[in-house]
Amino acid sequence: MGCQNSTGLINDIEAKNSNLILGYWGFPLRGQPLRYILELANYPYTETKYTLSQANEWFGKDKQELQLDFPNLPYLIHGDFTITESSNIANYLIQLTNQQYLYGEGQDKYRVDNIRFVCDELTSKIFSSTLQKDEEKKNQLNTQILPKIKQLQKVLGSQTQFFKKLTLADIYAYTTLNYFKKTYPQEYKQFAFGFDPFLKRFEEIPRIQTYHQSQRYDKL
Ligand SMILES: N[C@@H](CCC(=O)N[C@@H](CS)C(=O)NCC(=O)O)C(=O)O
Repeated sequence: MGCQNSTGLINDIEAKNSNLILGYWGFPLRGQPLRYILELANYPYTETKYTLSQANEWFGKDKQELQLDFPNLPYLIHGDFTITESSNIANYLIQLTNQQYLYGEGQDKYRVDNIRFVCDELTSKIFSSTLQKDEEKKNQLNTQILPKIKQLQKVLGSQTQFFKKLTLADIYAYTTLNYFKKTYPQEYKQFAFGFDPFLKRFEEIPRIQTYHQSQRYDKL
């Protein structure tokens, strides 16, 4: 593997003409930013989508048989190269599709990642809360979800994008906020004024619009 220097690594990645396979559940959540990165680049990929009703396809079969070093969802298979961990996969895809601009520029890179990781965790918290019964669900919503949503709202302010140009912050925040809106429509209402224009701007990116209208997109 060309891991001695970055040029070698890029050459290694470019040399792969193999089909790129993304494995994840057939819903957005943690796999979704990866799909957006590929769609923004119009990069060809195929998906293995697992369903909760046939979760055994993953847990009982592919989790063992795919020979992943750290079996998990999402996973990426590119020729004989396999990795897991969603953020790791995002980094690989950005390099593969040559979309380094998505990291942001200068010190902003760290602020972009701040939003990326906060949103990744928040998506997971929203999902966990949906598995809880009424009282606990309300508790998680009030203590773990709404405070973070408010922080995001403060950072976004009256902008329709987190930074001057599109970055991973927008991709991750879109995934999280769209999920929050669909899961907690009542609670979302108080944030709609600030977040609706943000969601709309992302949805109006031509390649995102095409993707959202396609069969590839799993609606919530
Ligand atoms: N840190 C991992 C977490 C992965 C994870 O929790 N995956 C969940 C879905 S979001 C899953 O269902 N994994 C399948 C499994 O545990 O086998 C990542 O970011 O990829």
